[in-house]
Amino acid sequence: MEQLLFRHNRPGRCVTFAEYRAEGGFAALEKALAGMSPNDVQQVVIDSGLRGRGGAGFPTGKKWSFVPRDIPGPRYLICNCDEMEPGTYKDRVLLEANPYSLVEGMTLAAYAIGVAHAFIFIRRGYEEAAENCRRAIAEAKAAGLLGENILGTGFSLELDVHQSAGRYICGEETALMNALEGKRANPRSKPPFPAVKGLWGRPTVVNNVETLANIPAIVANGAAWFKGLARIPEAAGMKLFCVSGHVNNTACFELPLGMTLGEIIDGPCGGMLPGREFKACIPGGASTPFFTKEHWHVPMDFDTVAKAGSRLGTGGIVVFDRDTCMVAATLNLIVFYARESCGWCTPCREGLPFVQDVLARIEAGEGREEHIGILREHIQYLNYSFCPLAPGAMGPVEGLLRLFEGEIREHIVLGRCPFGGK
Ligand code: L3W
Repeated sequence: MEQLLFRHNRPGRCVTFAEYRAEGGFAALEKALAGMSPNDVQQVVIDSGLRGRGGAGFPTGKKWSFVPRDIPGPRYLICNCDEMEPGTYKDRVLLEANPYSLVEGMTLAAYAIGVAHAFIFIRRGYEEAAENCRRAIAEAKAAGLLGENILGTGFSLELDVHQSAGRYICGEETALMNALEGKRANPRSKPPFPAVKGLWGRPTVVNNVETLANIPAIVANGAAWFKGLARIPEAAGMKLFCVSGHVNNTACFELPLGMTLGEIIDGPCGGMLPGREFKACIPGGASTPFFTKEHWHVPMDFDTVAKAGSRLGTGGIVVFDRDTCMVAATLNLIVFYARESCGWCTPCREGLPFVQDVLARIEAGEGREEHIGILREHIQYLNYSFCPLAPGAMGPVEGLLRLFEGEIREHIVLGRCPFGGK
């Protein structure tokens, strides 16, 4: 199967700068700086159909196009590597194997947007990935591919690595910018969107690691080639799917967008563990509503997954077998989100611990019929929060109520967990 981001990977170690260069690395940057205008680079990204790989799937080139070019003063580019969504580890795998596609992609993006200073915001704990980025930046600078007067063209880019103090909310783009400014990582209201008013009040583009790492191949091979990598005409490109749970191969795979859920589980994942039967999965990171066997044939792409009632999100698939208690699985996720709420707005700060308490009671066999209605109401209430953390946290709760209401009721009627609390 064709590999794009994993093309340069070496087993058990990071690719070297020399190897990346020898395999065509930085050729896209040379091509762009030799013969493409910033607008040409932006246009090929728009035409490619690349959508943000950090969870929201927003069209990347369109986001870049929102940046005003006619006002004087600096603009910024930030790579969001605050990967902390439960079930999501694709950016770590990518950067531990190859930081160069990101550095090249950021340089191309900065050229397109007119940025002179960019940042890689990376979560604490990703020490190896951060070290790889620092080394790649130093090597690219030494080779004249980054820093002052890149390839003698007059275009310059300063690229810094910032290691976050580490909280889930720092991955929300406006909280991230506050953290980078040295403030408490509370989200800001949107609009204004960062593209217009972002870091230090200046126009700022925030893109995910995987999104930016795709840019060199798009510039090198063109929009039509990138689109053609997907399995279905509505989608474009490849996607990193990081899989965990009750399958034989739990790893991060680079696969064409549009492969069905069943093809991914039975193919690269090697099927379910011996003796286990598929019950459900989280399709795209912990904030996405569950899929069940009825979704087995859904093509894994942003629009098709959304039409089927969930979100592709980050591509973090967590697989559950028949013996999994879906109340316990949902409770486990809510515990994470309740702990990670920044406390800035009331619905999130108060609502998530309350939802956690209700789920814990149901799981402990102390649930009452009215708890089902209370959970349903809270899906609405938590939509009134300041940022997407709480609505995202309620994604699995919404899926639980829609797909497993019978299982919740069984807990209530039996007065215990029918799965023995697994
Ligand atoms: C300018 C407009 N820019 C939208 C930009 C906006 C942002 C992007 C997407 O949340 C989701 C969340 C999590 N002018 C614009 C505009 N933009 N309209 O487009 O915006 P949005 O609001 O759709 O999403 P978001 O606020 O970025 C991200 C979900 O991702 N998620 C979270 C993953 C978390 C991690 C982690 O580990 N930290 O990966 C996973 O699914 O629930 O819904 O850039 O500025 N008119």
